[in-house]
Amino acid sequence: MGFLDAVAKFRSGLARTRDSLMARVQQLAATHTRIDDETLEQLEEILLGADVGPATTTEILRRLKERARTEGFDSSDRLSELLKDEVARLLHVDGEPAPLPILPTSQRPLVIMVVGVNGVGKTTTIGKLAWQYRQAGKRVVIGAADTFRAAAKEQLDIWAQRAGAEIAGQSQSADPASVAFEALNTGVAHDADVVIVDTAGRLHTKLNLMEELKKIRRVMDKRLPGAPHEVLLVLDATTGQNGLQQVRMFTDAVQVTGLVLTKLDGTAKGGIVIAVSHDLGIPVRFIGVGEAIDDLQPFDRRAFIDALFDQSPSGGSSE
Ligand SMILES: Nc1nc2c(ncn2[C@@H]2O[C@H](COP(=O)(O)OP(=O)(O)OP(=O)(O)O)[C@@H](O)[C@H]2O)c(=O)[nH]1
Ligand SMILES: [Mg+2]
Repeated sequence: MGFLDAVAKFRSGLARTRDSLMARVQQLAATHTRIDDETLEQLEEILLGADVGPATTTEILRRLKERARTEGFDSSDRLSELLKDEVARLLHVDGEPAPLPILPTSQRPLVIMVVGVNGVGKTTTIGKLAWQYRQAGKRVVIGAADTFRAAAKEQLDIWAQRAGAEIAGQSQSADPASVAFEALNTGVAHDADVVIVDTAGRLHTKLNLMEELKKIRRVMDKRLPGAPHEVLLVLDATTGQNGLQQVRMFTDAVQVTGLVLTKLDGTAKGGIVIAVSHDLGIPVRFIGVGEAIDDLQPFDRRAFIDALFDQSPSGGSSE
């Protein structure tokens, strides 16, 4: 996929959020000539509606108010421009491009454990991620440590085949930690650059799931000290603020190092990305913008802000 295709996919994945957010902000600017309390109140509603979240919304409004005061303007002409500017500051956009955010270094194999509640898109994300590493010329082994769902292995087999990755866990062991152990063995034996381990989103009880994930982590660390090097928590962007609860639950059990937000293409509430980036202090590494293998994108803050706020002539709402 070329660079321009990637940008277009990114933009179209965020089209619903952009269209809804920008249409409402522009309408607000058109009907309110001043940035006064009432305008800010309506802006608050718009941001909350896009799932930007209460804490982050409050912070954005505070900054807008402050700028209006210190810079002495009160016209609403530049409302969308100012909003974009403040969101960019909030996300510390510094213009650096985002390559594959997690690259194998001297540690081989690099071990990535993928966690998240059921149905958020873990397995799909692993397929897409494996494909990205393959595109970068890396050798990838996938561990099918979701032994809860009967069809999980078959689903992963299909993704691995599409991506050109190897699947470990042939023994059909019912014990997730043994499968993870086996995946690391295969990764080492086959000189893989990356091992990605899938996990279940659900067990018979939630407590069991967290205990199981801890155990998987421990076993991997035993086999390869320091592994897993990354723990990616997958969140479904359409579930909104519930996602923040899930982050807390998983960070308590396994040390989450990065987030993946999936299904942004299916929601007008892409503001959740701003909320999690700002509130949680855990970096968003990737976003999912569709069901195809090339629909996972490294999270590039600058591209995200542009895609969210710019109704560019080449794209806009018709995508
Ligand atoms: N539109 C869209 N759909 C997605 C995206 N990512 C995943 N999905 C879909 O979400 C559904 C669930 O994905 P899975 O990868 O099976 O989710 P999971 O977390 O592995 O689910 P469990 O193994 O049951 O816990 C599938 O239908 C995927 O195609 C995305 O970025 N956009
Ligand atoms: Mg799965």
